[in-house]
Amino acid sequence: MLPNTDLVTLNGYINQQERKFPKAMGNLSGLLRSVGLAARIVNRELNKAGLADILGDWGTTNVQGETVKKMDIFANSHFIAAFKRGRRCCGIVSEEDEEWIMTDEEGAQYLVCMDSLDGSSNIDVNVGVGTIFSIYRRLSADHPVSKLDFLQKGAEQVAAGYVIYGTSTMLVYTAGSGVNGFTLDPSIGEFCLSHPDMKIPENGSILSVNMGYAKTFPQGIKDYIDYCLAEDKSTKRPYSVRYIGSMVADIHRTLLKGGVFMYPSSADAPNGKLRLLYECNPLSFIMEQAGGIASNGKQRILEITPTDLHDRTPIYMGSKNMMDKLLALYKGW
Ligand code: P6P
Repeated sequence: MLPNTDLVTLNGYINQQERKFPKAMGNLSGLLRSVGLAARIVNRELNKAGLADILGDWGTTNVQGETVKKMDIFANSHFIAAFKRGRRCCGIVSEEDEEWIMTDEEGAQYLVCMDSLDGSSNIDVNVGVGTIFSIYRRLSADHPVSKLDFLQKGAEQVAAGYVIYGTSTMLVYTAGSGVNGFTLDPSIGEFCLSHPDMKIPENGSILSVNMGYAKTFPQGIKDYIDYCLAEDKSTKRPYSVRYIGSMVADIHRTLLKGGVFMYPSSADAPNGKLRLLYECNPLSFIMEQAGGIASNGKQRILEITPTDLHDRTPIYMGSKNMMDKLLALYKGW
């Protein structure tokens, strides 16, 4: 029997998708290829983290006031370099940089917002971490790129996705026509289509939240958590509680198994902790494209108008039927 050759690589899939848009110039494709390249470089370094001198702290804190890890700097540098070399984006917002980064590509039409290494505090304990990216068109080519170009609603995203560096390394993205997952085959250095047309189960039985802050969650969220933990075999309650502390890992599990992930507002984080531009918007785009719901409790995450590059927002996202119940109990701030 002839060998199975129907391998769909990330590049092959991107080419297939590009052919559906005759006017496509290949710029979005080029951006996605840059993500794939930088992800493979970061993956290689992470896989030897215990052996190379890249564990531990860089010695500074970032704009978020968080301790910067050596791998944060490594990942941020390589993703920025890949986007600059690719010459397809005219500006970058990164979790690691207070101001947006110019790429000197004034003619390029796309912008990138990214968390180049999310959950990096977990690296030293060998827990899955991720990269999150979000791609927009610039507002207008008639004037130089400015901060305003980055303050678009999430609904304006052209594409978004994440890389999860876990037991295997996967790149999951959407360009507005569904969600597809590609698993890295290290033996050939290619991301290969492994999870076509990903859809989140409408129902789930996993609640993902840091219960350490529960005392000061909004009352409606406390009510929802009480509902999840109440005994009712007919609805598989009490649900399991699973919280990894890496948003990409928690969201990837939620996508595959169903459930609800949340980072509510609390006394310590009145606007929540997670950042709108490069964590909540891209993962909400993925969640909605996979048939789920993503909300701040009052509106779709993707309808929020940012006021600054590092805005935070409370976020509740996951299986449709579970989110319907959450939103019914949530009584707003
Ligand atoms: P906490 C990682 O630092 C991160 O930004 C997300 O990946 C994760 O979901 C969240 O923060 C964890 O925050 O307060 O529960 O440790």
